[in-house]
Amino acid sequence: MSKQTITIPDDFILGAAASAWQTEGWSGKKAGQDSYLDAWYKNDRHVWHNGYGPAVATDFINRYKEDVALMKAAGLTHYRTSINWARFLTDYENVVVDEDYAAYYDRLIDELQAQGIEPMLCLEHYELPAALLEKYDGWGSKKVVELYVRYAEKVFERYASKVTRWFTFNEPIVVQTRVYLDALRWPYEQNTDKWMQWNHHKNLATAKVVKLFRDKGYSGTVGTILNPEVTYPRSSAPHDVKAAEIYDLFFNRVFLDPAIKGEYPAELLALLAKHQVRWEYDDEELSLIAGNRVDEVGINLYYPHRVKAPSRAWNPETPFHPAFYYEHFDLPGRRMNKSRGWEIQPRIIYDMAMRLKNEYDNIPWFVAENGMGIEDEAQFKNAEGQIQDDYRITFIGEHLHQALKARADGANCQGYMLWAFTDNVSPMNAFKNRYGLIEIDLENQRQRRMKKSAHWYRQLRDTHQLTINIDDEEK
Ligand code: BGP
Repeated sequence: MSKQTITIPDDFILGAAASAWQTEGWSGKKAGQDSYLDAWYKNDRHVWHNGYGPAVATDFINRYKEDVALMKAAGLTHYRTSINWARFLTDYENVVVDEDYAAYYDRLIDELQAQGIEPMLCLEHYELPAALLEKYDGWGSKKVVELYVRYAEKVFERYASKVTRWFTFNEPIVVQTRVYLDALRWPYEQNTDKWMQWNHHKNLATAKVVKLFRDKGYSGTVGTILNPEVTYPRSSAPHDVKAAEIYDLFFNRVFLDPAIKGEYPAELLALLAKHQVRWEYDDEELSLIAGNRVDEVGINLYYPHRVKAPSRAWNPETPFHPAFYYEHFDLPGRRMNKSRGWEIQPRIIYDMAMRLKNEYDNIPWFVAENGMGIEDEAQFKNAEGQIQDDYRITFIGEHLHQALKARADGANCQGYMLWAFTDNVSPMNAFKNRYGLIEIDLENQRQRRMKKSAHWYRQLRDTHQLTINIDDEEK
């Protein structure tokens, strides 16, 4: 091991992320304003860890001033969150703005900017209105694409003069994969046709919102936040490599390619046809996608994905699942975050960066989420009650190092954002795994306390120097 100090460029984002539904809570929410997450929580509360969910979350909607002060104390340059579509409107069909909720966003944006923190806003972090899921089957419907674009139009009218960095979605693949492919989340329906239809409509919605933003002449950028899983084959044998390539098509390229290259990979279309996955699209939609590519991408990266060729047969009576072509593979001897069950491999950042550089026109991008969820963090408190999260400092340092190394090697990496600013609510896991720089103490009225990592993050911002231990082989 040796110590190395790396300079962080002045314009490099050192931020943190969150979302509306995972922090705000339901305070002030009106009847009929449930999001998909709210409906899931109401319908299926027992799967949410210890019963916590979006109802109170971190009560950010009432405590944002206190939290923005903490963001400043932790040295954030940028803060990314979402606007909750389900709450921004009181009537989704006639796009009637909820003035109370909209005014809260005005205050939040103003407060962030007053404290020198740039807001980055995402239009959908799973907050599809539950009413549109019920009435139209959510993103399965072209009507919902249209209503989303009209919602975006209202948001831009209101805030595009103040906020210049916009994102259409956070992890647009997640909800339909968990619901319609894996049937792991409410309403638990394995339906591969719907899965692909949701993918396509979200790609189409991104293109339409990019077009809208440009047609209206707003200054700023529109991107999308994706979670491609950096996928390594077990071996270089052709069957393992093929498994990884197919995994990449179904879970990564299905969003990366339309957003950045303006088209679906031909190999993906061929596989969907081969397995009779039915989804509706036409030439006009494809040309909209081709003509309206995003300005930048945020990339959420947590852990590597490893696959091998499958050794078991698929049940032909259930709908087609891409796992027909791969199986997950656990690398013996891997480093683990045991709380989350995820392998730790900082190199995913560098490998993704090189892929964006070489295969995706070196588009501007940044790490939009990366972080470490740890259970029972209270056990790491010192005598003063501060969580000594040295493991998080090491984790961030190693991943940030890979981002800086990639930038030095020509990647167009604009920055690093931690998931998350405070501890917050995750789908199902709720507050089980703590991700924040700031502790939320559920036993004491959600009191906020800076963890050791928050002070360390501040010092990164102040000094623009990252000092880490580097393995000799890594240098
Ligand atoms: C990302 C999501 C975040 C957050 C994070 C941690 O995929 O974009 O919203 O939930 O994962 O997730 P978890 O708490 O399940 O580990």
